[in-house]
Amino acid sequence: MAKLTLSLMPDLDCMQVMMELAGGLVTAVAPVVVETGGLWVGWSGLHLEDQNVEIPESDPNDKSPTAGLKSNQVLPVAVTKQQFDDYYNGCCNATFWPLFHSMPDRATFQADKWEAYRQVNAEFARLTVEAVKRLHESDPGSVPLVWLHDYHMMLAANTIREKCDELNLAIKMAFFLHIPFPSWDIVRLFPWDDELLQGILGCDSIGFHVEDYCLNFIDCCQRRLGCRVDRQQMLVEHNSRTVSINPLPISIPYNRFVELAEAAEQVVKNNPHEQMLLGVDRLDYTKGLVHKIKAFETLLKKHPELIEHATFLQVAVPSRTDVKEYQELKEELDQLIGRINGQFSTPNWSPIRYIYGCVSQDQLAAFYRDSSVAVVTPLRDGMNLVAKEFVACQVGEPGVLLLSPFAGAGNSMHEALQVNPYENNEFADAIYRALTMPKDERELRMKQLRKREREHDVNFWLRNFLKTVDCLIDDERQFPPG
Ligand code: GDG
Repeated sequence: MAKLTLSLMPDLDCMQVMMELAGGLVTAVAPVVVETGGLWVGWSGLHLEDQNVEIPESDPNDKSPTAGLKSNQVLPVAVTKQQFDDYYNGCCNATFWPLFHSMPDRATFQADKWEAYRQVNAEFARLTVEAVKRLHESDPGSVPLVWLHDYHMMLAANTIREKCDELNLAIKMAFFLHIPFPSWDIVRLFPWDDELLQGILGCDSIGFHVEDYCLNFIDCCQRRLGCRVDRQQMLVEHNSRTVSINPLPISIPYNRFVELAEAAEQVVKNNPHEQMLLGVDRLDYTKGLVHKIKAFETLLKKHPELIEHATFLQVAVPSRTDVKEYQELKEELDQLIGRINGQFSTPNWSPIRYIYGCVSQDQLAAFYRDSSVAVVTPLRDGMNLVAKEFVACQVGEPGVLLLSPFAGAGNSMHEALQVNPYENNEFADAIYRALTMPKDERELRMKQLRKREREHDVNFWLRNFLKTVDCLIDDERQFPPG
């Protein structure tokens, strides 16, 4: 197997959560990096100004994304604080995050932030080439695989390719996007869309969660760059190279969640008949938190018999807390929840239990297991792992997954109850239907959901990804001649 060089830029919002999210990924990917003697290029958390601070040696109990890797297998990237802010807050989170979630009104387009994005990607590329050099020195015949992750790293590929060509170092390159890839109508709003598309096309194999995102990307390449494309085989020709586009729905370490759910303590309820509705989201405008809490309010108005019997437990993980938009969202949610609790609470019960923070993964597994309904209703979401984790943790009485069709997960989790989060009344009715669903129907739906997620776990995702890279060598997928 090819030595793996992984370029990863973990989201910095809530390190604990991102480590676990990366944790799922890392459980699958890190052993490959370790076994193949690969290298990991990642953000160190330090700025250039802090370079005299020593990077700690890896600790055996460390749960970080790079756990299991020896310190000489990790190449930390460091840039100046200003450069980093412009790149991370100014471009990644203020431009690509809203734009790729098809919310262009929230996106800002600034040339200096885009320039910072170019520079930081160039620095990642420089270090990745260093990593490739080292891998070639240790094993001259090998063809290392460089795997770039997410919207933080869309411009690194061509720089890496050019430099490696100059140095005569053979490599393969792949990219995986964790968020949606939007339609051409949205992408064309970005003033440097051609550079962006060419940046991604620098890789040999490109993965998105679902087929729709792949087709959007192919469409953009054809319309903006005039590339020759094959939608059937999902191929794009660029600079005389054939690039393969692959739907690769990410998943979770399923068995780990089953084990956690089987071992977790019981969640304390107000009374034995209380039904718990659960939401677990980063506090982000794409996750539709306000919509779901308003739908619960409508439910309580329509069905007052649920008072003291149905409680909404919402875990909202702090995210991008230094950004005004996120602060305003928190404010809005605080007020909304306060108002609903004020209106419907009784001496012994409040309709909404609200945790603003991170809970432990054991605690999360208990919440998943003991909830009657998981309300996973983003306005837009690349995949959504919470839907999958909930299903994995259903080891007792089966609950119901209420899922938005605007999450990538909605493409495959057919047995979930689907609801459009934008329509308040319909949303409230769907929650009611979930709370009152007969046991045999719940069992049937959950059995199918669990079977699919068990078979298609994060290791399955990784194997499929590695297959797409092997296909590059086998040349199975080709444009027809002419
Ligand atoms: C991006 C894409 C795509 C949440 N609260 C707590 C906690 N979590 C963990 C969950 C889950 C993860 O965070 C959240 O993952 P999601 O997939 O729901 O969402 P994003 O953070 O937006 O992730 C998304 C994903 O990348 C993977 O490609 O699915 O579409 O946006 O694992 O369990 N973990 C703990 N305490 C919490 O309070 N311990």
